[in-house]
Amino acid sequence: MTRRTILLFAAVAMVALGLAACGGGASSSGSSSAAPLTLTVTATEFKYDPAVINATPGQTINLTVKNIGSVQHTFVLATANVKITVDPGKSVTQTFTAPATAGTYAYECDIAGHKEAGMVGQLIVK
Ligand SMILES: [Cu+2]
Repeated sequence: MTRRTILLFAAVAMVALGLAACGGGASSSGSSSAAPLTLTVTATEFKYDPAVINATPGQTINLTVKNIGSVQHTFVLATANVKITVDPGKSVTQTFTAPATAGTYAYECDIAGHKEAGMVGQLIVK
């Protein structure tokens, strides 16, 4: 009797674990549609490559800015409170969250004259 009860509990526990595993799998696959975006933007005089970044609303973005130019550059995305300053020959990585609202958000280099020289880009959230 006791042994049978233990077996019953074991069976119930295994079913419960199986359900928990299924539930976890379902939720993680659900969030994988908004998996973090990892990308590198190179900065030179006076442009970004790529000049357009696509993301989904609220997506986590792991951005590396690589400065392959000969002067300091920045990557400023005001809407997400991002300002990355990169010395020539260096890379800087920052993680931030894309805006929750779909739209087109400009990023730019805020060093005097660079934006005017064409150092701008767009984060497109949709
Ligand atoms: Cu610049």
